[in-house]
Amino acid sequence: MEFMEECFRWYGPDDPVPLAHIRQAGATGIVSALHRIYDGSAWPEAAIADHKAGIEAAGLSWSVVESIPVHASIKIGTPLRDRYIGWYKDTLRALARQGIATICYNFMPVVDWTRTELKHPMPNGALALRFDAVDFAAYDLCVLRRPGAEANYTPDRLAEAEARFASLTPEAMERIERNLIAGLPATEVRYDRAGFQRALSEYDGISADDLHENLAYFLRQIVPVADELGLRLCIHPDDPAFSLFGLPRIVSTAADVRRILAAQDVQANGLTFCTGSYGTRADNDLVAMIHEFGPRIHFAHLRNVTREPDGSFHEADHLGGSSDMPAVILALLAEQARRRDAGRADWRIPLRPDHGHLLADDIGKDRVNPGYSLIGRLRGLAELRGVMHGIAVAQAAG
Ligand code: DNO
Repeated sequence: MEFMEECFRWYGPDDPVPLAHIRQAGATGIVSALHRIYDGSAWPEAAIADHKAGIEAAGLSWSVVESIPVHASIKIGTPLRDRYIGWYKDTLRALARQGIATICYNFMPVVDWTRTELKHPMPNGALALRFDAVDFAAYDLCVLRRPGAEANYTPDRLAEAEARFASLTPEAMERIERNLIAGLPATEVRYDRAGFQRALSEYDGISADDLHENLAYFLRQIVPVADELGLRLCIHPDDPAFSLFGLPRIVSTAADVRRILAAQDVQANGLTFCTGSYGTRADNDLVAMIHEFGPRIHFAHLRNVTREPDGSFHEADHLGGSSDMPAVILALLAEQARRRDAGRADWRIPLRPDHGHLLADDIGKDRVNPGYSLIGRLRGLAELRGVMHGIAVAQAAG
């Protein structure tokens, strides 16, 4: 049995985790982007080549681009979008010339991945990322005072949010605000409150169907280019996989995925299968999704969440939480085997341990990218690798 490709995300030369340590964690592939050029303009080929050379000098290879950012004009559908789509194509061509073929992106309006809490204590002393649904509502309703926000919550939640707001210190609320709008790693834009309100208002009147149409427009332009260049585009799901701040989100469910894959029905239009994001919804059956969408899964983010009864969730151990991670890995390995048998050259699926707890010596370091500390991800990768080995032994034994 062949294993999946073990990758680690690296934010570039500014990442506090150096490539040498990633290599010690046992990864062979790097997932990275030119984070210094994150405004939607084209990535110069020389800069791509430089980034790649740095990765290769450390004995690793640049396996996946995560992400090429999709400019807001494309999501909103303004006339400016054609210019940004043109630059997107230029970046795709430059990456293809450099031999980098797997390209992750997302289509989340305004906010990328979203958490309210970055250091949630676990019983064993580890610190986890968490999304508290009541803190979130308290911020949206009582601090941001988003017009019309009341309509997005149940009467019970409105009451809980008010009570929560009354009980939180101003410092605690400031921390929540910073986590929500001032940017987790890889976020394209960091906002202050006024800027955030402006960014939200740009989506006034844009429904989920409109957003889907704007994605379809984007795909009509870029998928044929990717296809011709032999690239694999893979859209990342919404994290979490439900609407926030009244914004439409269109990559949250199996029905969403069906619609996106059908919009351009070719291999180049594929998925990043993020178990942590899809796993925030109990109605997403991860293994069934792998069975249904397997041939179009070009990249896997493996991470587990524990869903809490009130709609909150926290990031669990990679093998803990609400999703059955070994079953997910078994399904992905079966998909790889199926592709190999079918003679597909791109049969191997790159994975990365997505996020990790803050553990041991990483606790207390001044500079840690939330979710992207070394030791937590090293533990995650080791556990995922262990599952693959266990499956191999079990299969060999019949
Ligand atoms: C969070 C990440 C996301 C992801 C983008 C992909 O840790 O998984 O920021 O990189 O959404 O475009």
